[in-house]
Formats: sequence, structure tokens, C-alpha cells
Amino acid sequence: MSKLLVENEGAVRTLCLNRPESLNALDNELLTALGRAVADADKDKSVRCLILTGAGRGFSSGQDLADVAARYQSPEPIELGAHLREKYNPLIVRLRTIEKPVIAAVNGVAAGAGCSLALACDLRLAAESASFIEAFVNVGLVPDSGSTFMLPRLIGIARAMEMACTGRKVTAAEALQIGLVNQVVPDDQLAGATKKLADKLAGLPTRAIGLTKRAINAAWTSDLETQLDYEAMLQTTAGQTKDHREGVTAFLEKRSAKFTGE
Ligand code: T3D
Repeated sequence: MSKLLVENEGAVRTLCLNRPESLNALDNELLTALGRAVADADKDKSVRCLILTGAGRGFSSGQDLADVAARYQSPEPIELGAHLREKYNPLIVRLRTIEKPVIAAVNGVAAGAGCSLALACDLRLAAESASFIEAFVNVGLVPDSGSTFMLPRLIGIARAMEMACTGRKVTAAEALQIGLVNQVVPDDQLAGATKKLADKLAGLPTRAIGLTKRAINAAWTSDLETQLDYEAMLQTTAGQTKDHREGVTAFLEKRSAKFTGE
């Protein structure tokens, strides 16, 4: 059985981490498959929304710790940074820059780099039984895979420091309250609610959503004047899409727009 399940339904592609026996711990094979799958979805114009979820009772428990321990056998000094640069960092950048919406359907615990993966998605829907753990500190490590970047931006520095320094489990209800997730639904409704949202997003002007993502990413490290100018530049691009014309025409003709993503 493949460690990553890929399923297409209309314009929505679902990537499902499939190592349920370890709560979808991320080993090299799974990380490589996930990196390739996100890159493929990026290039494939028929995909207009991506869902990331986990099989079984976990979303992802983060880096496979058995693989980490196996590295202790080597006489070479342990170089976790090299592993991050090779496997995780390109994946996180790809999730943040792929110009289509990415939904994390957080079906269970998201710990360590598994939590970082969820944070790198654009929207997070959580099952009531899901939880978020910045587990790195529990194994003497620093939050990685973008957690130190995304977490304070989503929930503020004080809360991010508390989660990162204590490794405390944050429930789905608390995650909703502090702005870590967009929506919490009963466990048996997560797949349906995610599909409904994904179908909606996949029917919207994909180019405009991609450019919006670019703008919001840029705003994190920008100033107002630079950002205003960047918005103007992106708007020129959006204004030249077929979907822009279709949106305006449909409005004036008092009908629903039929967006194609072009
Ligand atoms: O090399 C690098 O690139 C460094 C990068 C590091 C990035 C990181 O992600 S560091 C953080 C790694 N993750 C963790 O520290 C989390 C470890 N897991 C846990 O703390 C707990 O499993 C959970 C809180 C996530 C869930 O607890 P619980 O009680 O619901 O489940 P469990 O019984 O602990 O786990 C179920 C099984 O999954 C169990 O296996 P078993 O006993 O049934 O055979 C457990 O060993 C396995 N498992 C859980 N997490 C991992 C794992 N196996 C390997 N790696 C894991 N991360």
C-alpha cells in the first residue's frame, strides 16, 4: 500500500498521508512522495484545489522518530539541518507558493512537523477530536518546517511561545478560539465539510486566488507602500484573466459566473 494516497474528484485533488500505524509519521519515502505530489498538483491545470489529510486517527505525528534514532548508529555527526533543507523546506515553500488553495483537513493529532504541515496550508478544517502539538521541545528540538514563521503570525507571539516552549496539546476547540483553524466540525462530518469547501474553492477564479496568496505571502515581509504597489501589479495580471471578464459580464447579465481558472 502506498504511503501517500492520491485521489482526484473533479478539480479537487486529495493527498492522504497513509502510515496510520504511526499516526502518519513522516519518513523519507513519504516526504519524497508528498513533495512530488504537491509539485505535480502545482503543474496540473486541471487541479484547482488541493486537500491534505491523514489516514486513520492521526493527521501526522511529524518526523518519524525511529528514523531519527537510526541515525544515531552512524559515526558521522548528526546533521538534522541537512535533512530539513533537503526534505521539509522545499515542501513547505511549495505549499505556501502553489497558486491554488490548499486545505488541511486535520482529522486527528498534528504534532511536530505534522503540525507545521497543517500550518503551511491556506485553510485548516479540524475534526472535533483533532489536536495540535508543537512537539519539538518534547524531543529537545526547535520548531521547524516553518512553525516559527507561521505560528506567531496565526496566533500571536505569546501564544506561539507558549505552544512551542511547553509542547502542550491544543484541542480543536481551543485552536478555533485562537485562530489556528478556520472551522471545527464533528469527526464524521470532516470529509464532507472539506469536500464542500474544496468544491466551492475549485469553482472560483483560480488565478485570482493564486495571486491573492502571493500578495498575502508578500505582505508578511513588506511595508504599506511596497504592498500597495505589489497589489496594483497583481491586479493588472488578474484584470487580464478570462475569469475577471466572466465575473464582470456575469454580474451585469445578472447570472452566475462560470469560472474556468484561466
Ligand atoms: O530529522 C529531521 O528532519 C528533524 C525534524 C524534526 C521534526 C519533528 O517533527 S520533531 C517532532 C517529532 N514528533 C514527535 O515528537 C511526536 C511523537 N509522538 C507523540 O508524541 C505521540 O505519539 C502523539 C502525541 C502524537 C500521539 O499520542 P498517542 O498516545 O495518541 O499515540 P501513541 O501511542 O504515542 O502513538 C501511536 C503509534 O505511533 C505508536 O506506535 P506503537 O507503539 O503503536 O507501535 C508510536 O510509537 C507511533 N508514533 C507516534 N509518533 C511517532 C511514532 N512513530 C515514529 N515517529 C513518530 N513521530
